[in-house]
Amino acid sequence: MKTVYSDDHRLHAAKVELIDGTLKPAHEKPVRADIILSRVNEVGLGEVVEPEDFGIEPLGRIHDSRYLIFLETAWAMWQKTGRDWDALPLAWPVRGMRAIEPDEIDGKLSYFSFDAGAPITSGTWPAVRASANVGLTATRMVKDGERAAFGLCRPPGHHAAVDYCGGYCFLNNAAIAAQWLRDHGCDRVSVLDIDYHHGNGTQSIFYERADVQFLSLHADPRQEYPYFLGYSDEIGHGKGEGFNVNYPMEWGTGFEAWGQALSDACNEISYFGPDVVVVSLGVDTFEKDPISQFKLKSPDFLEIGRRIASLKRPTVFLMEGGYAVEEIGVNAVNVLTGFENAG
Ligand code: SP5
Ligand code: ZN
Repeated sequence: MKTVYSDDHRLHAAKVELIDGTLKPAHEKPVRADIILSRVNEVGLGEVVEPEDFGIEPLGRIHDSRYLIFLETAWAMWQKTGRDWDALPLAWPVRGMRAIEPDEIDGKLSYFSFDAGAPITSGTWPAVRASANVGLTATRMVKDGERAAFGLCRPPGHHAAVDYCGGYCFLNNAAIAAQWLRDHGCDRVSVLDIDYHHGNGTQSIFYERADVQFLSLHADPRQEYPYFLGYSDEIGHGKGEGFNVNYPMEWGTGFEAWGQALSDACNEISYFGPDVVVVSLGVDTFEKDPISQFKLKSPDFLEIGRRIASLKRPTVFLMEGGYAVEEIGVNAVNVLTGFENAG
């Protein structure tokens, strides 16, 4: 299968991340994409192509226009106030407080985020636009008849919602891709999120819709980030009831239980009968992932690809998380070769 990749991901390189109560070098860093791309080339997965520019319109089909303006202008506003370190939020409107967009940049950073995990830098806006274009280009290939394509998106997207960023994510690449498919002749789309963390952004975007099914396998919110979404009783609302499916799993989960959840999710997808499956491909379920607590091993990722292939649906793979940088290339590409070798 073809891979879509843009060097522009490098424009977003966060300096630090608040972790274990201290500022540590950011886990979500440019070398992640380099390692995955070199593994794609090493195994000869297929041609690597540049993304096309889809413009702002498909972003506005998912994200609020004020949020997009914020992402585009935040760095300039931050810099104007005399700062050149990464822009980070500091306070959020929780229970009983007023969610009104402030005028000043520090307030806007909080209003348009749900955590301090998505720092805005000088190149964040062009990088996240390139990441969305990578996803859209891979999506168009599949819509135009390819069996599958891989969008090597960076920064990732599944924690980003209609009007907020967080968890290293700014634009929700998978949601933008799914919506683009809906706008270009597909009646039903499934988004299968296999990142270790719950895809809270994607879930919230499609929660009241019956045309985009969302399924997420992830660490239980009782134990793990993002903590406030991802329970199994979140089944969708209104017209969307029954079209949101969560599989929270305990810390320490290995492939036996995780693979069972994947099989269950695949049965749900088959029953739904989508025109296209969009896979939010995170490999932070790996046993050596530095911020995660599942126990998947490298060969398990081949089996994940095989099971997704058994759905026999056109499939778009979009990169999300995975931070064990030594192995991230092998694990991500194992999903893709497992898929291809299944026929
Ligand atoms: C796309 C994606 O995978 N985003 C993940 C964002 C996770 N941010 C919070 C991480 C909290 C990690 N706590 C781990 C403690 C390790 N000592
Ligand atoms: Zn993750």
